[in-house]
Amino acid sequence: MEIRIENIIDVVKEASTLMVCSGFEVHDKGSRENLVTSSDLAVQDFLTGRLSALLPGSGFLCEEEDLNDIAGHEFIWIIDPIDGTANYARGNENCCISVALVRNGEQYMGVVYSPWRGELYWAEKGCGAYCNGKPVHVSYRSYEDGLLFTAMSTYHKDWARYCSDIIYDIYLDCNDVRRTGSAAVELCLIAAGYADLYFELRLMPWDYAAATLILTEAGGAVCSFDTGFPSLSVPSMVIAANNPSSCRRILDVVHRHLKALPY
Ligand code: 2AM
Ligand code: CA
Repeated sequence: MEIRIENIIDVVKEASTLMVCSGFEVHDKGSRENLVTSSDLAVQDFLTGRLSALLPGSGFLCEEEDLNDIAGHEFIWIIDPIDGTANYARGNENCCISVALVRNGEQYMGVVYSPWRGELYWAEKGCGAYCNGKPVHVSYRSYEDGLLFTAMSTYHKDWARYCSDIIYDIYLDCNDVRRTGSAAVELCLIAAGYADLYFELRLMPWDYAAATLILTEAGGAVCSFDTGFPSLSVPSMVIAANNPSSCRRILDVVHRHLKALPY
Protein backbone atom coordinates (compact mmCIF):
# COMPACT_ATOMS: atom_id res chain seq x y z
CA MET A 1 0.00 0.00 0.00
CA GLU A 2 1.44 3.36 -1.09
CA ILE A 3 1.09 6.28 1.33
CA ARG A 4 2.39 9.79 0.70
CA ILE A 5 3.08 12.50 3.28
CA GLU A 6 0.84 14.87 1.24
CA ASN A 7 -2.12 12.56 1.94
CA ILE A 8 -1.55 12.87 5.70
CA ILE A 9 -1.06 16.66 5.47
CA ASP A 10 -4.38 17.04 3.63
CA VAL A 11 -6.24 15.01 6.28
CA VAL A 12 -4.61 16.93 9.16
CA LYS A 13 -5.44 20.31 7.56
CA GLU A 14 -9.05 19.24 7.11
CA ALA A 15 -9.18 18.03 10.75
CA SER A 16 -7.95 21.45 11.90
CA THR A 17 -11.23 23.03 10.79
CA LEU A 18 -12.84 21.09 13.67
CA MET A 19 -10.21 22.51 16.03
CA VAL A 20 -10.54 26.19 15.13
CA CYS A 21 -14.34 26.07 15.33
CA SER A 22 -15.93 28.48 17.76
CA GLY A 23 -17.60 26.93 20.79
CA PHE A 24 -16.55 23.70 22.50
CA GLU A 25 -17.22 21.94 25.79
CA VAL A 26 -14.47 21.35 28.37
CA HIS A 27 -14.46 18.36 30.75
CA ASP A 28 -11.83 16.98 33.10
CA LYS A 29 -10.56 13.39 32.87
CA GLY A 30 -10.47 12.68 36.61
CA SER A 31 -8.21 15.54 37.73
CA ARG A 32 -8.46 19.30 37.25
CA GLU A 33 -5.17 19.38 35.28
CA ASN A 34 -6.24 16.70 32.80
CA LEU A 35 -8.72 18.27 30.37
CA VAL A 36 -10.52 17.06 27.28
CA THR A 37 -12.69 19.24 25.03
CA SER A 38 -15.37 18.29 22.53
CA SER A 39 -12.86 19.43 19.86
CA ASP A 40 -10.27 16.80 20.95
CA LEU A 41 -12.89 14.09 20.45
CA ALA A 42 -14.17 15.48 17.13
CA VAL A 43 -10.62 15.82 15.71
CA GLN A 44 -9.66 12.30 16.84
CA ASP A 45 -12.84 10.74 15.36
CA PHE A 46 -12.23 12.54 12.07
CA LEU A 47 -8.55 11.52 11.92
CA THR A 48 -9.10 7.85 12.76
CA GLY A 49 -11.85 7.57 10.14
CA ARG A 50 -9.90 9.25 7.36
CA LEU A 51 -6.51 7.71 8.15
CA SER A 52 -7.84 4.16 8.37
CA ALA A 53 -9.36 4.71 4.92
CA LEU A 54 -5.91 5.80 3.67
CA LEU A 55 -4.26 2.65 5.07
CA PRO A 56 -6.85 -0.10 5.59
CA GLY A 57 -5.89 -2.47 8.43
CA SER A 58 -3.59 0.01 10.17
CA GLY A 59 -3.50 0.21 14.00
CA PHE A 60 -4.03 3.21 16.27
CA LEU A 61 -2.61 4.61 19.51
CA CYS A 62 -4.53 7.78 20.39
CA GLU A 63 -4.81 9.95 23.48
CA GLU A 64 -8.58 10.04 23.81
CA GLU A 65 -10.99 7.22 24.61
CA ASP A 66 -8.19 4.73 25.46
CA LEU A 67 -7.73 3.87 21.80
CA ASN A 68 -4.85 1.37 21.85
CA ASP A 69 -4.85 -1.15 19.00
CA ILE A 70 -1.18 -1.60 18.12
CA ALA A 71 -0.51 -5.36 18.22
CA GLY A 72 0.21 -7.11 14.94
CA HIS A 73 -0.05 -4.12 12.56
CA GLU A 74 2.60 -3.19 9.98
CA PHE A 75 1.39 0.44 10.13
CA ILE A 76 0.36 2.24 13.34
CA TRP A 77 -0.96 5.80 13.64
CA ILE A 78 0.03 7.57 16.88
CA ILE A 79 -2.25 10.56 17.34
CA ASP A 80 -2.73 13.42 19.74
CA PRO A 81 -5.83 15.19 18.37
CA ILE A 82 -4.87 18.32 20.35
CA ASP A 83 -1.51 18.56 22.08
CA GLY A 84 -1.72 21.44 24.53
CA THR A 85 -5.40 21.02 25.43
CA ALA A 86 -4.99 23.18 28.56
CA ASN A 87 -3.83 26.00 26.24
CA TYR A 88 -6.56 25.30 23.67
CA ALA A 89 -9.26 25.50 26.35
CA ARG A 90 -7.96 28.97 27.29
CA GLY A 91 -7.61 30.30 23.73
CA ASN A 92 -3.78 30.16 23.91
CA GLU A 93 -2.21 29.56 20.45
CA ASN A 94 0.31 26.95 21.64
CA CYS A 95 -1.56 23.80 20.65
CA CYS A 96 -1.43 21.48 17.65
CA ILE A 97 -2.59 18.30 15.98
CA SER A 98 0.10 15.60 16.06
CA VAL A 99 0.00 12.56 13.76
CA ALA A 100 2.81 10.01 13.47
CA LEU A 101 2.91 6.98 11.21
CA VAL A 102 5.01 4.07 12.47
CA ARG A 103 5.95 1.20 10.14
CA ASN A 104 7.21 -2.12 11.57
CA GLY A 105 7.96 -0.37 14.88
CA GLU A 106 10.00 2.48 13.32
CA GLN A 107 9.03 6.13 12.85
CA TYR A 108 8.06 6.59 9.19
CA MET A 109 6.21 9.92 8.80
CA GLY A 110 5.15 12.75 11.10
CA VAL A 111 2.92 15.82 10.80
CA VAL A 112 2.46 18.51 13.47
CA TYR A 113 0.05 21.33 12.62
CA SER A 114 -0.48 24.34 14.85
CA PRO A 115 -3.25 26.31 13.08
CA TRP A 116 -3.22 29.35 15.34
CA ARG A 117 0.57 29.63 15.10
CA GLY A 118 0.29 29.08 11.32
CA GLU A 119 2.98 26.38 11.35
CA LEU A 120 2.74 23.02 9.61
CA TYR A 121 5.76 20.81 10.26
CA TRP A 122 6.34 17.45 8.63
CA ALA A 123 9.03 14.87 8.10
CA GLU A 124 9.48 11.58 6.35
CA LYS A 125 12.22 9.19 7.50
CA GLY A 126 15.42 9.97 5.59
CA CYS A 127 13.96 12.97 3.71
CA GLY A 128 14.55 15.93 6.05
CA ALA A 129 12.10 18.12 7.96
CA TYR A 130 9.95 21.01 6.71
CA CYS A 131 7.84 23.86 8.03
CA ASN A 132 5.27 25.39 5.68
CA GLY A 133 7.16 23.89 2.72
CA LYS A 134 10.64 25.13 3.67
CA PRO A 135 13.41 22.90 5.04
CA VAL A 136 14.18 23.38 8.74
CA HIS A 137 17.39 22.65 10.65
CA VAL A 138 18.38 22.72 14.31
CA SER A 139 20.54 25.54 15.63
CA TYR A 140 24.35 25.41 16.02
CA ARG A 141 24.21 26.98 19.50
CA SER A 142 26.34 25.64 22.33
CA TYR A 143 24.78 24.14 25.48
CA GLU A 144 25.74 27.33 27.32
CA ASP A 145 23.81 29.47 24.79
CA GLY A 146 20.91 27.04 24.67
CA LEU A 147 17.27 27.72 25.55
CA LEU A 148 15.67 24.80 27.40
CA PHE A 149 12.06 23.78 26.83
CA THR A 150 10.85 21.75 29.78
CA ALA A 151 7.94 21.20 32.16
CA MET A 152 7.07 20.06 35.62
CA SER A 153 5.22 16.74 35.93
CA THR A 154 1.77 18.28 35.48
CA TYR A 155 -0.19 15.07 36.01
CA HIS A 156 2.05 13.82 38.87
CA LYS A 157 2.80 16.69 41.23
CA ASP A 158 4.46 14.17 43.59
CA TRP A 159 7.35 13.99 41.06
CA ALA A 160 7.75 17.77 40.75
CA ARG A 161 10.82 17.86 43.01
CA TYR A 162 12.78 15.59 40.64
CA CYS A 163 11.88 17.89 37.75
CA SER A 164 12.72 21.10 39.57
CA ASP A 165 16.12 19.77 40.74
CA ILE A 166 17.03 18.62 37.20
CA ILE A 167 15.75 21.83 35.57
CA TYR A 168 17.63 23.94 38.13
CA ASP A 169 20.95 22.20 37.35
CA ILE A 170 20.49 22.54 33.57
CA TYR A 171 19.41 26.17 34.00
CA LEU A 172 22.65 27.02 35.85
CA ASP A 173 24.70 26.07 32.77
CA CYS A 174 22.42 27.00 29.85
CA ASN A 175 20.98 30.35 28.75
CA ASP A 176 17.36 30.20 30.00
CA VAL A 177 14.18 28.14 30.35
CA ARG A 178 10.90 28.24 28.36
CA ARG A 179 7.55 26.43 28.64
CA THR A 180 4.72 26.58 26.07
CA GLY A 181 2.43 23.78 27.34
CA SER A 182 2.68 21.66 24.17
CA ALA A 183 5.49 19.14 23.91
CA ALA A 184 4.96 18.69 20.16
CA VAL A 185 5.14 22.45 19.48
CA GLU A 186 8.32 22.71 21.58
CA LEU A 187 10.13 19.81 19.86
CA CYS A 188 9.27 21.35 16.45
CA LEU A 189 10.56 24.75 17.59
CA ILE A 190 13.87 23.07 18.46
CA ALA A 191 13.84 21.40 15.00
CA ALA A 192 13.59 24.88 13.46
CA GLY A 193 16.34 26.38 15.65
CA TYR A 194 14.20 28.63 17.90
CA ALA A 195 15.36 26.76 21.02
CA ASP A 196 17.97 24.10 21.68
CA LEU A 197 17.44 21.79 24.67
CA TYR A 198 14.56 19.65 25.96
CA PHE A 199 13.70 17.61 29.05
CA GLU A 200 10.44 16.06 30.27
CA LEU A 201 10.27 13.41 32.98
CA ARG A 202 7.31 11.52 31.49
CA LEU A 203 5.41 11.99 28.25
CA MET A 204 3.00 9.80 26.34
CA PRO A 205 3.99 8.53 22.84
CA TRP A 206 1.32 10.71 21.17
CA ASP A 207 2.99 13.82 22.65
CA TYR A 208 6.31 13.14 20.88
CA ALA A 209 6.01 10.40 18.19
CA ALA A 210 5.62 12.85 15.27
CA ALA A 211 7.71 15.74 16.63
CA THR A 212 10.77 13.62 17.51
CA LEU A 213 10.92 12.39 13.88
CA ILE A 214 10.71 16.03 12.74
CA LEU A 215 13.50 16.92 15.17
CA THR A 216 15.86 14.09 14.20
CA GLU A 217 15.23 14.74 10.49
CA ALA A 218 16.17 18.38 11.20
CA GLY A 219 19.53 17.20 12.57
CA GLY A 220 18.65 17.01 16.28
CA ALA A 221 19.29 14.27 18.84
CA VAL A 222 16.72 12.48 21.03
CA CYS A 223 17.10 9.93 23.83
CA SER A 224 15.43 8.61 26.96
CA PHE A 225 16.55 7.67 30.48
CA ASP A 226 18.27 4.44 29.33
CA THR A 227 20.05 6.27 26.43
CA GLY A 228 17.79 4.56 23.86
CA PHE A 229 15.03 6.25 21.86
CA PRO A 230 11.80 7.02 23.80
CA SER A 231 9.24 4.21 23.49
CA LEU A 232 6.60 4.40 20.75
CA SER A 233 4.14 2.39 22.85
CA VAL A 234 4.44 3.31 26.56
CA PRO A 235 5.19 6.52 28.56
CA SER A 236 8.82 7.66 28.46
CA MET A 237 11.24 10.31 29.56
CA VAL A 238 12.12 12.55 26.60
CA ILE A 239 15.49 14.30 26.32
CA ALA A 240 16.38 16.16 23.14
CA ALA A 241 18.80 18.75 21.85
CA ASN A 242 20.23 20.37 18.76
CA ASN A 243 23.21 17.99 18.87
CA PRO A 244 24.21 14.65 20.50
CA SER A 245 26.66 16.14 22.99
CA SER A 246 24.09 18.55 24.47
CA CYS A 247 21.59 15.68 24.60
CA ARG A 248 24.16 13.58 26.53
CA ARG A 249 24.83 16.48 28.88
CA ILE A 250 21.14 16.73 29.82
CA LEU A 251 21.08 12.95 30.36
CA ASP A 252 24.11 13.21 32.67
CA VAL A 253 22.25 15.79 34.80
CA VAL A 254 19.20 13.49 34.90
CA HIS A 255 21.35 10.52 36.02
CA ARG A 256 22.90 12.63 38.79
CA HIS A 257 19.43 13.14 40.27
CA LEU A 258 17.61 9.93 39.37
CA LYS A 259 18.99 6.39 39.76
CA ALA A 260 15.74 4.93 38.38
CA LEU A 261 12.53 6.23 36.87
CA PRO A 262 9.77 6.89 39.43
CA TYR A 263 7.28 5.09 37.14
P1 2AM B 1 -1.84 17.38 26.31
O1 2AM B 1 -2.41 18.74 26.14
O2 2AM B 1 -2.01 16.55 25.10
O3 2AM B 1 -2.37 16.69 27.54
C1 2AM B 1 3.82 17.89 28.23
O4 2AM B 1 4.11 19.20 28.62
C2 2AM B 1 2.37 17.69 27.90
O5 2AM B 1 1.56 17.89 29.06
C3 2AM B 1 1.83 18.66 26.88
O6 2AM B 1 2.20 18.27 25.60
C4 2AM B 1 0.34 18.64 27.18
O7 2AM B 1 -0.27 17.53 26.54
C5 2AM B 1 0.33 18.45 28.69
N1 2AM B 1 0.18 19.74 29.41
C6 2AM B 1 0.86 20.86 29.28
N2 2AM B 1 0.47 21.84 30.14
C7 2AM B 1 -0.51 21.33 30.82
C8 2AM B 1 -1.35 21.82 31.86
N3 2AM B 1 -1.26 23.06 32.36
N4 2AM B 1 -2.26 20.99 32.34
C9 2AM B 1 -2.34 19.74 31.85
N5 2AM B 1 -1.58 19.23 30.87
C10 2AM B 1 -0.68 19.99 30.36
CA1 CA C 1 -3.94 15.92 23.91
